[in-house]
Amino acid sequence: MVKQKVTLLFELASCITASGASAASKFQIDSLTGQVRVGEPLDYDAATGGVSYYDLTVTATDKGATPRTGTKNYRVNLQDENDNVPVFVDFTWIADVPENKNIGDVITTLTLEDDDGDAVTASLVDGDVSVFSISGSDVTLAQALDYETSAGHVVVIRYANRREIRLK
Ligand SMILES: [Ca+2]
Ligand SMILES: [Ca+2]
Ligand SMILES: [Ca+2]
Repeated sequence: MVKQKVTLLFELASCITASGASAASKFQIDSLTGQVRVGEPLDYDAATGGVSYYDLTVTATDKGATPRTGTKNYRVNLQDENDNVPVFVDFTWIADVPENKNIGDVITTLTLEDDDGDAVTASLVDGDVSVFSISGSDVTLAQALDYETSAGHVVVIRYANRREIRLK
């Protein structure tokens, strides 16, 4: 029996997200080669409306006198990338603090969010770093204050992904 070269016609019959929604334009298929390509930007992060995987159904139809169609399902799993920078939420950029605050008192609390779900750490990197310290998400007083000596202190806080803000 001589094996004949069969020409197939590929089609992307459906594309369903992990949450069950149709996402027809996320992937495209080359009808002649069956090669699947990304059709639109992908996003893994639930916080920004992303999904963890797509289920694709591909059909291949031959060109026989009575064409026959085969179906195969594929799961495309997305991998999380660190593509979101952490952000400060409801942050007091300038804190007015009475000079009689005690060492260890909380000056302000940092609320940090990251759409990748990464743990975010903050640290003091510049300015009056000896005056404050960071304990978890709290900025605390590390040194006694004296208004007559210095009416203000500036410190630079660095958090994951290396964005910097100034706390006065
Ligand atoms: Ca993303
Ligand atoms: Ca991500
Ligand atoms: Ca991140």
